[in-house]
Amino acid sequence: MTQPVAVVTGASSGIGAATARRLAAEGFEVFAAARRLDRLERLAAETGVRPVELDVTDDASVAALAARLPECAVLVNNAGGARGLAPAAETEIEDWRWMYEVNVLGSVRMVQALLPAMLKHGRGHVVNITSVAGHAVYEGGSGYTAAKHAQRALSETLRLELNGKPVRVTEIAPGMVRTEEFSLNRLGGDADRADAVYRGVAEPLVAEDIADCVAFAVTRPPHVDVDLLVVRPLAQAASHKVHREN
Ligand code: 8X3
Repeated sequence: MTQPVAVVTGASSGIGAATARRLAAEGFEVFAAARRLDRLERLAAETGVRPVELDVTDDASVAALAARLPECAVLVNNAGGARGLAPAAETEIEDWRWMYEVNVLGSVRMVQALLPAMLKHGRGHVVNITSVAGHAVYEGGSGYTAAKHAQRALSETLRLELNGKPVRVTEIAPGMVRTEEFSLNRLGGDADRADAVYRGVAEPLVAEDIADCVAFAVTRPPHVDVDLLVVRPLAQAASHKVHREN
């Protein structure tokens, strides 16, 4: 029996890498896609996933991946990220543009490219990794919360438009997840500020916690659509309300 195909974007680290690893363990043939092929090759050697160089902001790159996949069962739109924590009035327009390109337009491009392969498979599942930032705004988060709200709007619109077709749409909205790169990228590589995001938090989520949610959603029976999972660490009651121990 051939294995169902799952595509995971942003698979070179963090939630994407953990999801690729987990879906391979669940029996999917996983195409682990990202820009950094060297990292993907290491993941592939460990887990048997197929490494694919992909830039979700580039039409040709996305089309090249789609051309390799006549059928696809699951698409996990995980590629994304945040840039900056400045007040809106002081943000860089370029940061807004980058966040919109990767989080939002990257997801749209992937859906457009892979939907035919999902329909060919006879069943499909789009899993969008958004954020609690797609559900509430917070100071310093303007460009990121705007992009994540848009990615959330895409998830909800798709579910309406695909009604009647055998394609599920799940949004997973993580809160504070401690990964190697998320805060470091957001803060321009400032390791001290990145560490401070998690300082005193007993147990932030880890990438595997979100991979677990993806695995749950995609392994439900086909008639069950998990619309939305909002997942935070116990210490985070809201984006701005985090219990920290000294
Ligand atoms: C990451 C969670 O709280 O930094 O998507 O917006 S948060």
